[in-house]
Amino acid sequence: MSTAFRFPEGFLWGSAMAGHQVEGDNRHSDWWAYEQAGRLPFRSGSACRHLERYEADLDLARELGLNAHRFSIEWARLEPEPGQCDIAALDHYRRMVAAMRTRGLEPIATLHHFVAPAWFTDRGGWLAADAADRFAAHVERVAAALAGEIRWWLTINEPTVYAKHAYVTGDWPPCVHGQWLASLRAMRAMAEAHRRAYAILHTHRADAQVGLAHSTPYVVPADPRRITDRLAARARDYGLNGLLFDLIGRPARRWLDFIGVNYYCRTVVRWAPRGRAVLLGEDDLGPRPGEARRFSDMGWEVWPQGLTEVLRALARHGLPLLITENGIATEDEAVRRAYLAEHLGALAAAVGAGLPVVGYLHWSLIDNYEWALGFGPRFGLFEVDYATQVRRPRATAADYAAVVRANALAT
Ligand code: IFM
Repeated sequence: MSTAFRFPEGFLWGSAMAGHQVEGDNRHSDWWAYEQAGRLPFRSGSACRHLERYEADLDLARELGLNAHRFSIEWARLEPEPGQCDIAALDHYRRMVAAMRTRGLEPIATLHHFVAPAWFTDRGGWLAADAADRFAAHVERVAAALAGEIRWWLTINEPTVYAKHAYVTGDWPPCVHGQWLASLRAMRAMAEAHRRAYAILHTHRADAQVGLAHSTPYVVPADPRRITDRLAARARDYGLNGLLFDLIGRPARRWLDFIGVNYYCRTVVRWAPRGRAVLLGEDDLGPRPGEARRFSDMGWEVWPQGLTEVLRALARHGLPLLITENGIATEDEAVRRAYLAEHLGALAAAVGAGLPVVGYLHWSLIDNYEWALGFGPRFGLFEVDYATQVRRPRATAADYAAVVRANALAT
């Protein structure tokens, strides 16, 4: 006989998306400028036309029975030129938030999700001396207009991931290669910007819940018996998971009301002699002979237990944990269904063990523009036909809805 694990009352069940990946025509943004200039391999174009289709898309979330939705407020739309405020864009987001409320969806707003106004990046982006001031002005404008309607905020999405792609691998704007120091400076500026945003949001709304979305892979040594692999993994774990908290400032609860956890995969680290790879080790990608390891279409290793472990490690900060992203890029629906079932199992294990998890947001509601990989990877609970803009539910959507409606997982 099967039993069920019940999640706490009020648990947030939602979906997550980001403006540039779905809205379309984000013309004043740095990404758009780089796409048009041919400095990025794929153009976002009209994407999923979510800008005009948001009500129908939010209907999909409601039909699944979700009670929360994460979205981003695009800075480039609100401030197309320095100091200028586009009131129509602000009104658009106000209407979008109202549309969430009428559908019973708690809005969870991200203020920076990899994309900035083109002018910000032209003026040095996160390396400019006044970067945090510029971001603070954006936050001030948004908070003054919307803090009454939005309680949950994510200041910045995945600063470590952004800093790596922008300044090390160079495949995202400003497309700088191999500049480790610059990536650290960008992260430090984003940490300062976060602190400024934290204070501003609390000034406008005393009960605001302010966090940031941190990419948190589960990092392990390739061979736990080898001290070199263990050291390499520890260094990588610090760079990916720990450093950000030091940059923001400890204790974390001084600057965060909760931690947003973006969890996708395990990262296996092998010691790399001769300094070939980043932070003392290299990622051991792909199965070795005799190993049955599973990977997504992104090349990320599927490792559900890692979610429980990552949550356990983050719980040491003494803050509520909100899973702000979890999902898989795959064309194989059986693989997606298994991924969701196993990760919800890992989530239930974490909640059952008393870890302070307050919600789970699936990435993503609909297929979208996956940055430098274009429209290839498919993360959606709903498939998007980009030629017709028709959305079709995937089988995983029904699985997720069943758990959400029961607020329980059959075990
Ligand atoms: O699509 C991205 C998202 O923008 C940030 N987190 C990871 C997702 C999948 O790559």
